Amino acid sequence: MKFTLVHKSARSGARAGLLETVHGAIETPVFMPVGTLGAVKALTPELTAEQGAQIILSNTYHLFLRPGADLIARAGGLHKFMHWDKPILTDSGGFQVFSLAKLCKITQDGVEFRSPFDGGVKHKFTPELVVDIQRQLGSDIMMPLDVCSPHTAAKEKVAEDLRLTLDWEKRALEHFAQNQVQAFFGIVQGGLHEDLRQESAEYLRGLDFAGYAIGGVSVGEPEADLYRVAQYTAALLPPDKPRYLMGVGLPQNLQQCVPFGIDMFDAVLPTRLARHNTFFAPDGLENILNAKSAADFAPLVETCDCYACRHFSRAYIRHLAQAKEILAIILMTIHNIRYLVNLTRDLRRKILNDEI
Ligand code: PRF
Ligand code: ZN
Repeated sequence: MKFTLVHKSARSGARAGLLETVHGAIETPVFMPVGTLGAVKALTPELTAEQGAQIILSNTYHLFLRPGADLIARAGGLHKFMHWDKPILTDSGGFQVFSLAKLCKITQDGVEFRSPFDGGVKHKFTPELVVDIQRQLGSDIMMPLDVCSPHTAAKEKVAEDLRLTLDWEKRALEHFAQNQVQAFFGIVQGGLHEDLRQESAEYLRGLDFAGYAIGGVSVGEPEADLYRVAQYTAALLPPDKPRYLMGVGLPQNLQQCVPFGIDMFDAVLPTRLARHNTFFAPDGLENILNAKSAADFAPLVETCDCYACRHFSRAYIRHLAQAKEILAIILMTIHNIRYLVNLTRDLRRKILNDEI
């Protein structure tokens, strides 16, 4: 993987970049739609690509449990298995183990957990195993096993989680033999504490990661804390490597965080909101079931060029949603992804013109 900083704005920390992988190039800033289980919910890979998605995100934890990394390796890797030939980033599962698995137990060596499926079979993730699984999946960018502290945790606990995470990341990077095909990013943790974020960033800068993620935010803390930590942490990261803000991807978040120098975003929200009848509009989120759309023959968003907005009215999509027709979800998913793709493209153009 190769990252080129194309332009740094004269007005802010915002950057336009180019990330080159063996599955193609990605223009940054970029929003990555989430396909946790090897599918962007409600879309075929062609539809996802048609919206302008350049890279998708998938998840080690989920694919490990179902259908298993061995099966995906036998299929020829995740790209082939799911019929997606553009780049894939896989998250480590560090975040998901703690939020989804039953009875997880952290030790210095890794995390033990029981699967919520297969009758509660016991599994153990170590930093090394998580690298091996992602190698089997064949993702373009892999992430290390980390501990994402709850935002309510006491500082001593956040510090303890951080030290363990840093040790795991070092072990993972040593286990990951540098190669031309897959890239490995580090994850900065440290909760809402600037001194811990600094310790984390400094330590990870000393290790040769291909890019740096900011984890541990957007976990329920006030929005002001998210922005403060993202801005503070982004400024601590090497300028010549991509920066990825994990699990953050509402339109206003992208607009706020791109000027901090964040290059990559992902979030389940655009696809999840669509499944809850909610779509992005210039004034914020709107629900298609609202009575005001009942006889509104205008599109979801007048200025949007997506397939849904070019061909269908609010009244029609509302009717579909009320009748629980799957097409309502497909159309709103298309719209929400396209909306973020258009937003990031517009931000990139503004960066190149020093407008933001
Ligand atoms: N760590 C990992 N994945 C994540 C997060 C994290 O902290 C977050 C936090 N917003 C989302 N996804 N590995
Ligand atoms: Zn649209």
